[in-house]
Amino acid sequence: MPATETIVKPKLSRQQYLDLYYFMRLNREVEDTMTRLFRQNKIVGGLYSSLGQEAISVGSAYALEKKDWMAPMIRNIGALLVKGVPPRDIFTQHMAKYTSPTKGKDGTSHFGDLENLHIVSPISMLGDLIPVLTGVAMAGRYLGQKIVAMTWIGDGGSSTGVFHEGLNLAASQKAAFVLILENNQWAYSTPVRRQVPIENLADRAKAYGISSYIVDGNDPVAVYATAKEAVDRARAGEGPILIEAKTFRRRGHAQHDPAEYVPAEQREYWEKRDPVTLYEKFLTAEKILDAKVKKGIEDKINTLLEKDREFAENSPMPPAELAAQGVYCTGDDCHKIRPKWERPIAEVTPPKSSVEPVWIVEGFGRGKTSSRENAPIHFGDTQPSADEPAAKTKSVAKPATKPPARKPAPAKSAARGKARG
Ligand SMILES: Cc1ncc(C[n+]2csc(CCOP(=O)(O)OP(=O)(O)O)c2C)c(N)n1
Ligand SMILES: [Mg+2]
Repeated sequence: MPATETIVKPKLSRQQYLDLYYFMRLNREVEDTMTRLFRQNKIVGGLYSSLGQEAISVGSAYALEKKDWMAPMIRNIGALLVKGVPPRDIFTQHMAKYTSPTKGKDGTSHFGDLENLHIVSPISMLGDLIPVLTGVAMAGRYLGQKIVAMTWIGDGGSSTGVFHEGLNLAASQKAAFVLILENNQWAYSTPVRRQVPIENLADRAKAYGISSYIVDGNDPVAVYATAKEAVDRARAGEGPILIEAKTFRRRGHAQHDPAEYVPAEQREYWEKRDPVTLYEKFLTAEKILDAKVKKGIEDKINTLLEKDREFAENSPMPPAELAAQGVYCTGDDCHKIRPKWERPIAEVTPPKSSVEPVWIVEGFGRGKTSSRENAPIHFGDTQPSADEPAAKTKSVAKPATKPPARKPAPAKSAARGKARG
């Protein structure tokens, strides 16, 4: 059974170190800007924070190649930025502006880009992206693309059924899929120890016979190096890999949650381990970052965010008359991706594909011990047999000496009548 691994941090190039720093700072500044916009009542819907978790989003997405695919969760704005989404898309999206990727139809980071950046839009149902991204990885293999698919999940989300079903599917298909499990100690107000009876969530991988890693989620270099190794291994055909990144959710679940349930000592412990502060110290000690380089990066971020925030604020809300447009996929006006039908489309779509919901189990539910009040529960089922009067109350009858005569119900009419009842 594969053991959980940790890696020795490699040496990166100066540019790589600085890229990680830039994106972590950008991630934080984008979210700080949105917090101010939220307080000015300019954000539509909820606002989630990844404060203190930036090293995970940035470090893991930085390990992907341009052709690779990902699906971020709500706390992965850093991953969107690394993959190439401009801050203006994130601002307009959160403000439900007409200029946003969803034209104001959805909020938070619920948008994707299938054509260019290979980003599958997040969905709220925790865990559901795992089988979806497994499918993306499998499709990539059928098409000979050598791509890797990545998504993220929380400690809470790792307890959903679909997490396990998805990981099992990925493992049995040997999909080139990397799952980053962000253990930030809390799922809303539930501490991880109250919902998972194991110490390391990476151990969940053992159930599926796949490799796993544990990494310090507040160290961008460690996260990047671990994710890179996992991505390389997945691409080489070793199957899916689970990475548990240990961290802490520094804010409440969303803006509305003051998170007063978090013990002060726990907060204090993690506040001292702020990933940006720690990384700055490291870069300074390594002589990669000095006041001048830092100022250059800050100026670049400020200029970009100022421009993009203004663009978002000055953008119009969507016209009311378009409210119903683009809500349901109608084919051509929605996307250009075409399904490849192996069978004639008419054969697999209604009305041809429809079948009568009839299930006939002869004699089901009319044995002598049946009360006939609860059973039959299935349509197409029993009629009282000719030799037995219908029992009104539950009774235990003597064993039958000969099987009762069977007279199947007229299937279709019974089906229709009961299916609607
Ligand atoms: C299947 C499912 N159950 C419940 C929810 C409601 N919900 C949204 S976020 C959340 C907490 C998630 O905690 P965790 O997975 O640890 O992620 P974190 O918020 O800590 O990043 C819950 C319960 C949901 N979206 N989907
Ligand atoms: Mg959590």
